[in-house]
Amino acid sequence: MRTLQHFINGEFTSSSQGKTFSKRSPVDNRVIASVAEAGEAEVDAAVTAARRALHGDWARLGTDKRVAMLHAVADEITRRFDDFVEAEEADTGQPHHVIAHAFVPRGAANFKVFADVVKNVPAESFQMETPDGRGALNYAIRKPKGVIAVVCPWNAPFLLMTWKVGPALACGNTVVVKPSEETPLSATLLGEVMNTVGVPPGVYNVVHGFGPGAAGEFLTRHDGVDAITFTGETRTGTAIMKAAAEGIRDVSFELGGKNAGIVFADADFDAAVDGIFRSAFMNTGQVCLGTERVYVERPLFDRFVQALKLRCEAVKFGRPSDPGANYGPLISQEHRRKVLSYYERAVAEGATVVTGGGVPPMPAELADGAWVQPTLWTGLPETASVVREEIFGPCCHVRPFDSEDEVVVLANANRYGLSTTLWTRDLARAHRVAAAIDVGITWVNSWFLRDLRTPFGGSKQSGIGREGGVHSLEFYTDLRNVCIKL
Ligand code: NAD
Ligand code: 6OD
Repeated sequence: MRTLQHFINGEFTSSSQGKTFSKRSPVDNRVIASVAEAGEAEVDAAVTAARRALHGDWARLGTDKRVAMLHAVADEITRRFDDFVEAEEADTGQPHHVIAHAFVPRGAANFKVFADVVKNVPAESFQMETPDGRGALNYAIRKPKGVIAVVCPWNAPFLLMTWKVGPALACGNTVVVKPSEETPLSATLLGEVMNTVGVPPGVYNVVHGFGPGAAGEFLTRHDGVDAITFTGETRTGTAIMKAAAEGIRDVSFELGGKNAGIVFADADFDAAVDGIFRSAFMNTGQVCLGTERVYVERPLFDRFVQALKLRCEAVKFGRPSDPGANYGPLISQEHRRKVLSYYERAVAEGATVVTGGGVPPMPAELADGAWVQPTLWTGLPETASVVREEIFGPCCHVRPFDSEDEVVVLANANRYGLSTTLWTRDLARAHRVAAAIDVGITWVNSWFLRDLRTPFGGSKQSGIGREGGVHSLEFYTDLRNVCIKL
């Protein structure tokens, strides 16, 4: 069993009171790590280290050397690729191919892309006229915002954590990361990378622990934190926003989703089945951008539901290390209870269960894992809770539609607005529908295809702010104007 410590001021440390919690494997529920649990003292030590580091060697490095250092971090992640894959597999139980192809490579990319953005971003300038005819020159400079709290979820831990830490450090900030209590491994491992590369102590800090009344709340309430970037549930975002109000701190939020997948009758049928299957069921449905509401134009409906059903029934459950397996468990027993409660609620609300709806039979050694069957429902009204609320499991409701106008109204009738995936060969319609749907990201004939220079974030209750490329600079820097009278 592993022992995991906090990473504060460049050193791995236990909690002062020796407090720990257990991290269990999603595949068999066995304890795989004893993790130091931070109290106020550890959070305070991490924030103090981060604040001190802001003005030390890190600030003196200058942009070129900082950018080179972040490239070195990316290279070291790539060199230790197998260690990160192993850490994510142990924490999440997801299949090797998902972690090795979709998630861990993004860790290195997140450092490289933002290092390059910061190096290449031009400064804004305006010349102005003045009554004396000599004029004035304005130019903007960007300064680091300060100590950034990075509060992370468990569903793609390394991708989502580095998506925040990469731009924060590229802009010259220092960070205190609070990984999810469910996935402490990769953030800890990144501490080793920081030391190997020579990132100054205190620039990257990690404190482990829980959310409310614990490390997450201590960190977001700490008055030494200048801004908070958070990825997680909308409800948690509300609590963090209240904490940020004290001291008028800035927030960047990536929150929940209840995303629509829309398939028009002219779509490439096989590509659409494949795309919707991935968007609804990849990572056992634990992707914020994933599809939980599918709308299929009526002529295709029955055939589409049958094709999705076959895909769901073909998954092979098993450990990440099992070459014959391609499907993982949910993150925890607690999350499984939540997902299964929605499976029961769907039946109570009158759903037709096309497939799934329960727990798959598993061999004895995996029987205690957080396994659930991929599940498809039809026949529910839009008012049903499983059609309205984010479940974050491998399930979706499929409903027929008859017109473009109707499906736009259906897709928009939700408090979330994170993403949509549209399937059609009619590009004029794709442009029209994409513009009419109130979400941060629309994919046409694809899903989760990411160019890291593009704006990323949620509309409505799916988030605040946009990150990605130069957009990340809006949150991670303080933009100031200098006006010179000529
Ligand atoms: P969560 O909100 O339960 O927890 C996220 C993090 O917040 C954890 O580290 C947790 O310990 C911490 N936390 C919880 N309560 C807190 C509090 N009161 N103060 C400070 N910190 C607190 O989310 P989760 O269950 O870990 O992740 C799943 C959710 O994340 C889903 O809703 C999903 O849609 C969302 N998500 C969104 C995006 C996006 O890009 N929009 C990406 C990934 C996940
Ligand atoms: O690709 C990204 O940058 C990103 N933030 C993905 C979020 C995935 C949610 O589960």
